[in-house]
Amino acid sequence: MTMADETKLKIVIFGAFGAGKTTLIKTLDPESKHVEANCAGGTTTVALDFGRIQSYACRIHIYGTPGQERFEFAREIITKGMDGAILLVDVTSPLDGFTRHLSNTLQDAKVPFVVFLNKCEIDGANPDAFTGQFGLSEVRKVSAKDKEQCMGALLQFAGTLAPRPNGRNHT
Ligand SMILES: Nc1nc2c(ncn2[C@@H]2O[C@H](COP(=O)(O)OP(=O)(O)OP(=O)(O)O)[C@@H](O)[C@H]2O)c(=O)[nH]1
Ligand SMILES: [Mg+2]
Repeated sequence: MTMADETKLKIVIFGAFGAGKTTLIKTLDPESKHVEANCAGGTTTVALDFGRIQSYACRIHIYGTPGQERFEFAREIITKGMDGAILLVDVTSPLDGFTRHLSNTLQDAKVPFVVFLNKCEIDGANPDAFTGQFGLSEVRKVSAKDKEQCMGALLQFAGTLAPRPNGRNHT
């Protein structure tokens, strides 16, 4: 196998404000980069997150989007050329309209996507209340702080995406 045989994937993470997108990318790639601003005692993504994962002959570039609705322009740019998407949902709050909108948009665009139900390790979280809410999409229960679990779920999803030796042209 040569470098040219490597599969390259661009995966983009969507989800509402505070769903855990940045946390997930930091967990998957501790050297990932993040453009954030201080916000209500924490941080919020104002541009993007970027991480890299190498697994055998698969190189994944993973992008996080801002969850605040006013950053739609940033989501549009980051979305270009994606091979697949992850919709991250915080199960400690009720399903919101923006998350539904993201789910519908991905479905309409026929982008392969998987739903990660996040923060499942928190006491009282009830992920089962969310499982039927996303049509035929696959749903995984995770904690964005659990590396082994998130890496397993990511690589399982990546394996369902059509292999593209030499990568897709991200146009
Ligand atoms: N307990 C727990 N907390 C989490 C988990 N994932 C994220 N958080 C917390 O949730 C808060 C928001 O996480 P972020 O990763 O910044 O969320 P985000 O989706 O990137 O938010 P925006 O960029 O503002 O849209 C932080 O305080 C995280 O520590 C999780 O799986 N479990
Ligand atoms: Mg973020």
